[in-house]
Amino acid sequence: MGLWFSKLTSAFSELVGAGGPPSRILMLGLDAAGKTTILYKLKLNEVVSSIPTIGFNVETVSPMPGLTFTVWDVGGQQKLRQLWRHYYQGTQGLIYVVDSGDKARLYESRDELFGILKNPEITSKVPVVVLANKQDLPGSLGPSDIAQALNLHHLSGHPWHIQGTCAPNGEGIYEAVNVLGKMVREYKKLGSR
Ligand SMILES: Nc1nc2c(ncn2[C@@H]2O[C@H](COP(=O)(O)OP(=O)(O)OP(=O)(O)O)[C@@H](O)[C@H]2O)c(=O)[nH]1
Ligand SMILES: [Mg+2]
Repeated sequence: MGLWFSKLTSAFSELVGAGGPPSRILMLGLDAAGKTTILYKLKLNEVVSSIPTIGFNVETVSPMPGLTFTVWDVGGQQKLRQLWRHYYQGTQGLIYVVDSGDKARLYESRDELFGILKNPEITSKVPVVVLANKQDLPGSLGPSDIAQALNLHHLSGHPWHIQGTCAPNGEGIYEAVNVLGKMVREYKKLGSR
C-alpha cells in the first residue's frame, strides 16, 4: 500500500511538475529588450516602470499551477554583458528576449545568444525560449523573421521555441512560459536518466 501510494504521488508530481526546488531560469537579451518588464508582469501582473538594470533582479514566480521558476533577469547593457557568465551555472532554461523593432541590433543580439550557448557552463541540452518582444511596435518583425535573423535553426542540441510577445499587456508571455515549463521538465528528465 505504502509503495503503491508513493508511486502514485510521484507520478502525479511528475505530471504537474510539482515538488522539488523551483527551476532555475536565466533571462538575458540586449538592453531595453524588455526583460525586467516581462519579469514583473509575470510576478505581479503589473507593468512596472523599469529603469535599465545595473546588476540583476531575481524573483520566484508561479505563473500557473505546478510551475515555479526562479527567474534571474540580468542587465543587458554592453558593458554588463561580461557579467552574464557568472549566472550560467545550474541554468535549466534560458529566456532570451529580443526587441523585435530594433532591427539595427538583431545581429548583435544573435551573436550574444550564440556566445551564451557556447559557454560550457550552459549544458548542451538546456532549452531556449526566445521572446520576440515589442510586437506592438509598428514595423516590428514577426517571430518567424526573428527566428531567421537569429539563426535559431542552427542552434545545435538546444531545443528551442519562439513566441511573439508584448510585455506591457502580457500578450504571449503565459504561452511562452507554459512551453518553457514543458521543455524544462523534459530537460530535467534527461538529467535524471
Ligand atoms: N512598446 C513596447 N515597449 C516595451 C515592451 N516591453 C518593454 N517595453 C519598454 O521597453 C523599455 C525597456 O524595458 P526593460 O524591461 O527595462 O528592458 P530590459 O531588457 O530589462 O533592459 P536592461 O535592464 O537595460 O537590460 C521600457 O520603457 C519598457 O516599458 C513591449 O512589448 N512593447
Ligand atoms: Mg532590466
